Amino acid sequence: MRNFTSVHDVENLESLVKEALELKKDPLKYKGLGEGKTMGIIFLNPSLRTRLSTQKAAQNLGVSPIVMNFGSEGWKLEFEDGTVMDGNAAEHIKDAARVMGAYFDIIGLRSFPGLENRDDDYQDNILNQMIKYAGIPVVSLESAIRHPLQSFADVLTIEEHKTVKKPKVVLSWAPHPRALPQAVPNSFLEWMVAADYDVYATHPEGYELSEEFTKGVKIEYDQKKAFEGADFIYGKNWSSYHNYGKILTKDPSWTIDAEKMKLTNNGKFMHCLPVRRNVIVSDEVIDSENSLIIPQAANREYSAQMVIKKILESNF
Ligand code: AN0
Ligand code: CP
Repeated sequence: MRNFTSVHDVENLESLVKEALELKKDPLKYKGLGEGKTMGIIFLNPSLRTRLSTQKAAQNLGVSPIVMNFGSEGWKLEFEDGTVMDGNAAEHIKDAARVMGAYFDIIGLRSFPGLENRDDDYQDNILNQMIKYAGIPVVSLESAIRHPLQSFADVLTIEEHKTVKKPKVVLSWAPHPRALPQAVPNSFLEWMVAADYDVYATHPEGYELSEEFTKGVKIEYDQKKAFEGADFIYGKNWSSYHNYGKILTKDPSWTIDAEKMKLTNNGKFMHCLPVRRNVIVSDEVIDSENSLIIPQAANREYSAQMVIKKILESNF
């Protein structure tokens, strides 16, 4: 594996999942593998889980992590090619990426979309420029359009908790006061289909995701109908893709509550976090025995570790 930006970088998902669950049993087994290697973990946006789990994952493999929060500590970056940089941006991504490529062996990058220009965001320009100019392997820590380490952790969590071979997995839109990216739902659907689950998405009209990410996904506009017989409910808000970056509704009737969970097949509740309680999901559901939010977050360490291990094994 050279870079890790989506499920398409995974050769064989089934064996990667098996290997990751093995790794989880003995995380320090390959402590010598990354000795002398350094990973730059670069954030253009906030994070709790990704920041901490990626550092831990690197350390488990003997890799030294160096974290930089560009949003608050770095020079303001320019991403457009050929611009006269007489505005706010002090440094071009081309130069910043090449400098980081000189210091590190691997780079992890978090970059959110602007949610203003869909074409720009969907080209995943920031991540792709980092790959182009850094010259070393790059791991996406959530880009404008995908969050592959989260989705990989989600597959691990489902594998650990499923009771049938091909569970019914439902991605449910839920309300939120602010406009959020489509990265988590896009990526989640891509990985769920690759894992060969029975995959549904439910959302109000106008919240259809890009067709690139909904191949093999059944769309059900009636949330309650979608919940019927579900083994896993994955709650998440996203802003509109078609009316790009807009909030079309904050309808509280889409909040995931215990009443709706009763329609499922003793379904488990999942969310990538951070979550707005009693907006996305009721306290009762998120604090119930069927809530997987903590195991999911815990598995972020092993999805990251598995990916860093693959990169170390194939590049150095
Ligand atoms: C981000 C999102 O929805 O993409 C990060 C989730 C991991 N969430 C928020 O900004 C609240
Ligand atoms: N789930 C997730 O990526 O969380 P953070 O944004 O806190 O890293």
